[in-house]
Amino acid sequence: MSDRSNEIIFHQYDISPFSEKVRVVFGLKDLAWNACIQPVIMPKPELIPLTGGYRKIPVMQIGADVYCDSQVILDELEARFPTPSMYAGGDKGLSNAIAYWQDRPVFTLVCAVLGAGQPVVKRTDPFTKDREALFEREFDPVEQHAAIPNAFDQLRAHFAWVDAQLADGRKFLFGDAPGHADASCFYNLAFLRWVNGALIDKLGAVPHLRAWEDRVKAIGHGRRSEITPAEALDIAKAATSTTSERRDPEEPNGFAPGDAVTVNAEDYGRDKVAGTLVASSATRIAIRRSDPRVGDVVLHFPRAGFVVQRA
Ligand SMILES: N[C@@H](CCC(=O)N[C@@H](CS)C(=O)NCC(=O)O)C(=O)O
Repeated sequence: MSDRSNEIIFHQYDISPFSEKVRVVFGLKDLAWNACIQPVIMPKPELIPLTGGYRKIPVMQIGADVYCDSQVILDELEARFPTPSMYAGGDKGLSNAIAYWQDRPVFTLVCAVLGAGQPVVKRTDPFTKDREALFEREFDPVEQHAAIPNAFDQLRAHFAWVDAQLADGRKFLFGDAPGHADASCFYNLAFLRWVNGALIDKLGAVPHLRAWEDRVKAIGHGRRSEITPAEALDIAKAATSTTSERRDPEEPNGFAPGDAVTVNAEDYGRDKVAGTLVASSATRIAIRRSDPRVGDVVLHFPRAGFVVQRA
């Protein structure tokens, strides 16, 4: 087998909004990447051996390093492929804050309006059951339906801010070059369009937003190839992680390399992933774990929005 340990393998599915955020960044950096299609619902037998239980999409793999959550994926892409930067205006801090805003309250509102115009019925199909498990609650169709009007009001306010940012005629959110913030604000709109383009009309005229959306769309997705999950797992097994040990002297809870810890998302899909701490910082944590199918792998998670505990 040729050495493919430096290639980007992107575990995703095409209608995944958070994957769209990353695909736009592949586009703006003109990166070559391998799309590895994963199931939309559990079980995910060819993802879980790699992630140790983290089930969300997207996941990026480079050799035996595995990046869980779009926040850490974009951070790693910028570190490995700095040119062109996704922070052309130097706005790394603010861009990450904008992404967090889009990923949490705005994405939640987008999900809330998806049922607009749909019949108010209790769904028991496998997709709904899976998402109830993901969010650890039973969906109440009457309650969901009642929440839609205000969710539209809220979404309109949030996207009016994006429109206002573009009102001086700039091409992208931080100037003439597209970046992290553009990818983050774009994917929620793309998701609304995929599901039902009429939902976007509820955001009003937002003329600057519309033209900007077309510009972000034109960036494309970089250079995509396909790879099977089995090939991806074989590449992980053959590779060795390139992550070095790093102790954070300012770690508030005293976590250090060698500690047995668990890491989990704090919002939904909260499955705990257990491993041995390799490196940590204010914004990222890496843990090593082993699985018979993939051997030793190092998993990378963001700190913002994740819980780290002693195992
Ligand atoms: N905070 C995560 C959110 C990821 C997320 O919610 N992904 C959705 C798909 S876009 C998901 O995993 N849904 C459940 C599933 O695919 O099993 C990130 O930024 O990557």
